[in-house]
Amino acid sequence: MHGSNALWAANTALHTILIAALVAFAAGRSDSPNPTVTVVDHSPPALDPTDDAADDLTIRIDYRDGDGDLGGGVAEVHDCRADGLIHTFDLPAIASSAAVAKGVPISGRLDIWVNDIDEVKMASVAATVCADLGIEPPTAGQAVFCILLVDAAGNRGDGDCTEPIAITTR
Ligand SMILES: [Ca+2]
Ligand SMILES: [Ca+2]
Repeated sequence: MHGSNALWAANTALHTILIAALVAFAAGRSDSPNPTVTVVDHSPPALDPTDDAADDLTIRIDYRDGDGDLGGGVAEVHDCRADGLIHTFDLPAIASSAAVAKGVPISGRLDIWVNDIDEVKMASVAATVCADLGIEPPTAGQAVFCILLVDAAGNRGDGDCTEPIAITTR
């Protein structure tokens, strides 16, 4: 996929990998230029930070952008256990340049892979972005992740969060 090398390079330090846009299609109606996200699912159901084979999270999201320029923007994955635990990575091109020029609405599905999730010192309150989305203060033994999308023009839409994901150790 075009741009994937940059994607890998940008995220090496954070061990975060975005897997390609699976589906993108014209949404058929115009709406906000701010890209919105809905978390569809995640896997696996529990993570073990002490096991490199069991500490990688896949979050499946549906996105919508009313004017088509989400590609070339970024996705932010906020680990709600403390402020500043943000995995950020570049989004690949999604709509064609002609469609972006015309502002055609798009929606589709993405899988986001957040690899090598560590145990962290939990804050007494959820990360600010998470708290703003209604997430409760961190609880031992679980983690919540919130996703925000920012399009190529810098428009930022409402985020959405996973359910609490169990953090277990062997
Ligand atoms: Ca947009
Ligand atoms: Ca791993």
